[in-house]
Amino acid sequence: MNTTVIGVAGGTGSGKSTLVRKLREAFAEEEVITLSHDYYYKANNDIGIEERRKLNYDHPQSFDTEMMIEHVRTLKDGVPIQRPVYSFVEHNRLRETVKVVPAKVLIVEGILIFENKALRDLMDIKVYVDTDADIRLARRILRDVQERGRSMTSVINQYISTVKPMHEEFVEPSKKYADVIIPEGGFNSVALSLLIENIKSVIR
Ligand code: UZR
Ligand code: MG
Repeated sequence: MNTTVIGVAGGTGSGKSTLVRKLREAFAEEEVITLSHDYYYKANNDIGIEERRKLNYDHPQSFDTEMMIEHVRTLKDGVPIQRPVYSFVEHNRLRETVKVVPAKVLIVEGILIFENKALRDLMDIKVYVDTDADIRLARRILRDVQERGRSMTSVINQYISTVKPMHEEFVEPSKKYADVIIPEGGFNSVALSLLIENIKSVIR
């Protein structure tokens, strides 16, 4: 089986996850698998939660990208992997792993997936979701408060101290590696259907 690797990058709250969800819906369950860069945040077992809360999670160094590259290669070779599980509440990798079996389409998703050349070179189609910063911040506040157990104050402070500067230094410049730039991600139905048709023609 040939695996087509689709990279979906873009800033926090840009609509990556929505785009990925809608892409998945266009295919049969067993045809598509997703690996989020978020799963591959490094474990930080030697420090406490208070210190973990203060780490910079928007820098390329905070991810175990080597492990992700290895997993993408293994899946392309047709071999299952055990992916790590990350908790945004604990700010740490959990003990458990999740088995992922190879599929025709592998979606690799995350804010910084275009930053690493080896990872980029494994992708057949690179998509960057481009959404205004004010919309991304608004979505980020709602999501982190509702789903990731944060206070509004902590989300805004984190945004100003690390999320925004790292976005400008690493995420935004990686847009130049994209094959396609989609405004508003999963909410852009024209771009979504073009992308789906393209993937279908590649895999069938
Ligand atoms: P998406 N992140 C956390 O807030 N805590 C963690 O323990 C690990 C990651 C955030 C990270 C980044 N940044 O902006 C975001 N900070 O998760 C990436 N600060 O996730 O692409 O879904 O927005
Ligand atoms: Mg996401």
